[in-house]
Amino acid sequence: MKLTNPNRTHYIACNLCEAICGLEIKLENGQVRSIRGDKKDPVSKGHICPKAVALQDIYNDPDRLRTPIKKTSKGWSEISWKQAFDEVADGLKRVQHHHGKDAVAVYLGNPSVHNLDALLFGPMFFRTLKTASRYSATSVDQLPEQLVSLLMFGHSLLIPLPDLDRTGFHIIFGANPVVSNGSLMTAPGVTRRLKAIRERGGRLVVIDPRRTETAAIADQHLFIKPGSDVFMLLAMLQVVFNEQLVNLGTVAGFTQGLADIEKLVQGFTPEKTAPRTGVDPEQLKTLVRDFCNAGSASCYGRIGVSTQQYGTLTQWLINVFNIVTGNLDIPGGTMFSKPAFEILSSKPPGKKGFADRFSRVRKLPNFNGEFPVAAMAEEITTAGEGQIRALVTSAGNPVLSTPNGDEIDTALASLDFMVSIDIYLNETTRHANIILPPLTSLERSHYDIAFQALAIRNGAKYSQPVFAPDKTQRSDAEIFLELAWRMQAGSPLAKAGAWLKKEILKKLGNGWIINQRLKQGPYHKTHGLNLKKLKQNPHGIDLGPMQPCLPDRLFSDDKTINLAPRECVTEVADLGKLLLASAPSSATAEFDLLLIGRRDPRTNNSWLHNSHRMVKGKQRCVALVHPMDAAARHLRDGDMATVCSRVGVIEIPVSLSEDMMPGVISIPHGWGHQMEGVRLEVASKHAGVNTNILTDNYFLDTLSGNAALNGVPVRLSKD
Ligand SMILES: Nc1nc2c(c(=O)[nH]1)N[C@H]1C(S)=C(S)[C@@H](COP(=O)(O)OP(=O)(O)OC[C@H]3O[C@@H](n4cnc5c(=O)[nH]c(N)nc54)[C@H](O)[C@@H]3O)O[C@H]1N2
Ligand SMILES: Nc1nc2c(c(=O)[nH]1)N[C@H]1C(S)=C(S)[C@@H](COP(=O)(O)OP(=O)(O)OC[C@H]3O[C@@H](n4cnc5c(=O)[nH]c(N)nc54)[C@H](O)[C@@H]3O)O[C@H]1N2
Ligand code: SF4
Ligand SMILES: [Mo]
Repeated sequence: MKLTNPNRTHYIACNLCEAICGLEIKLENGQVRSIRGDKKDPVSKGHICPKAVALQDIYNDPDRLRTPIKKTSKGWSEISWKQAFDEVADGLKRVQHHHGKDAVAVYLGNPSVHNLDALLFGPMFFRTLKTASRYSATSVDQLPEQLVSLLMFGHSLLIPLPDLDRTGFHIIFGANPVVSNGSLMTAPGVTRRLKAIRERGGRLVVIDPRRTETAAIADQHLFIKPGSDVFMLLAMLQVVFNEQLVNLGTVAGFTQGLADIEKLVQGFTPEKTAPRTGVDPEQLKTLVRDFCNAGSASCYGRIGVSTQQYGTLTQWLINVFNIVTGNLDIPGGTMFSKPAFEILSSKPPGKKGFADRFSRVRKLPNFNGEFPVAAMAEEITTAGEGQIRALVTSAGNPVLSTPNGDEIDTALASLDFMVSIDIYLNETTRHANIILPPLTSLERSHYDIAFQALAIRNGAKYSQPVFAPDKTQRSDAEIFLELAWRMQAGSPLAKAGAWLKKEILKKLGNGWIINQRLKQGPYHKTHGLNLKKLKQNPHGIDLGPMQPCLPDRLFSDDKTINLAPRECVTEVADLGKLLLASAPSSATAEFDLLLIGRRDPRTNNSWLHNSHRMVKGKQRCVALVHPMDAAARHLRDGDMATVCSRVGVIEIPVSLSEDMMPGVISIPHGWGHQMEGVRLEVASKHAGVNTNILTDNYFLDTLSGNAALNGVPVRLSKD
């Protein structure tokens, strides 16, 4: 594709969310004329959501940074790349020299995983820091799924995916794919795929404290009290054993721990757990029986069950439920992908990958070499050896995305040095001394390493840049390589070697790496897959449905599935005690409502709000509450209300909704752009508050330390 033709058409994959839809981008006079779904993409088949058009807004955004900026006493000033790289390296080295390696921390945000350069070249830089103080958005997201995969299957990236296109019965816990477009299941056009389950005579059931957009297209919706899914799953398993519905199916020969599970779930009957969950025992039993009779069935859970108090236990029991009903590794059940770019080639870092080390202040366990981000603020503010004094953020906005936003905001302000690799001056990056802006997605090439590996249908696609960046801009790859090179200590000879490596890698670029890995991958022999072939097929290549692959693909040393990891089993004893105490929920007299989250079709966490198209129209950042809860507090629709939790207070308009479960309040995250010093012209003019001012950095998933962003006890009142 010649980037000089001003009226060209590009076919690329959208990288905003996990669906990786194929897009057709038509240019006229060098400007984007249209962004449409690419009907010839063999997997997404023309699907697109309202966010894709925002890609051009990000590219054209006058607020988007193109050159490095430095904070001075007179405000921000543009500096050269050379000065920026030198000063960043000096700043980081200075802190490490005086306070040790761990005094420099790293926080990686969600778009890092959607960015090929960041995935390939970021680790080269981070390794040079040799710091244990590593954090990422994983611990406000999918940490439980990954931990459970590590404990059960031996690898944190061997994640079971629902075979949506063939399943006969699908249960969704705590996800709203109709709006989110699916997560930890790359399934572009997921609404169509969910509707198709019913069209072929299957069933779709949604379990959620809110009657969501996904519930609206389901056969059945069950309200559940936030944070109580673990009890429902224990009860579902109790029914499986009690009614002798156990069937390990094809995995029977290499699955351990069935008897432990049977013993464990005994006391958790549907009747006993009902006060805690709010789920009718008879409905629960029917659900289990129908699931077991469905031929093939899949149970899936996401953010609503991962970012809550029992996230890991819930994700574990979802896997167990799929396995003991004979639905793992069969078509229509939950299966594993076979990606063209293999991401499972080596074991994750650390001896065990989990709880190899503990955070300095609160002793939270690490996972895959990272600590839970809920501990980051205290690690910055608590004096002592190993205290964090400097921070590198890349593609992240923890002030709006992580619990106790006010505390993290204050902590960032106290750092000695901070650098952000980001395209915006936002709530987080305003604390940086220097911001290094990489390219936006229309200016770079892309192969989706992460989400092709999580796709419910195997595929491969290489996207080439739509626009050539300015000579003055730098890609993520260039930024990471420059920083890595400058951070290398050692002799002049070693430095010269490192310089050469950097220059070679810069020249070879990501295409070279992708080509190498495709050639080592499973479709090179069968499909002749390499980079050239992908370039010849810009719409992408379909590599077929998921295939049974166990026990070969297991990473556990003994090639078995561990149904009953010790870490999980021990925790269930505590749940038994909770049931005996018969507390109906985690709400308290002081904080009598439970807060949950919500996504909107036009948002992408915290960072698409500077596109006018994404924020125009009615205000989206409102608190949904049941009319009964509102009436009890003398609140009418549209009234401003105060919501407070143990850690913070916000003011927000309420919107009354019969779709809410009584006792629950729903507020979306990613808003609150009115902070001083933020350079987001459109976003900061739009109303909205940061719900993570309410979420509590001490309210965590008991096992993993993942943030419990759902089920947070709060109080609602009229001003
Ligand atoms: N439009 C849009 N799409 C997105 C994003 C976005 O910000 N906007 N973000 C992307 C990202 S990073 C991710 S990780 C994915 C997430 O994708 P999803 O997991 O689908 O996320 P949500 O839409 O937040 O759905 C979570 C659901 O959990 C419910 N819930 C809350 N608490 C509980 C509970 O205790 N139990 C149960 N059973 N349910 C509960 C909520 O009511 C909500 O309906 O979405 C991605 N896609
Ligand atoms: N209450 C509540 N909080 C939540 C959630 C929830 O459901 N409820 N969801 C959580 C989830 S699932 C997630 S994933 C996190 C997200 O948490 P974060 O990743 O910390 O936050 P984002 O809003 O995704 O911020 C992305 C940042 O990356 C920048 N950026 C965008 N593209 C690029 C790029 O290509 N390169 C670089 N270098 N920077 C880029 C943006 O400008 C922005 O600053 O939020 C979490 N927070
Ligand atoms: S669903 Fe996700 S990948 Fe598809 S167009 Fe929308 S934002 Fe892009
Ligand atoms: Mo996420």
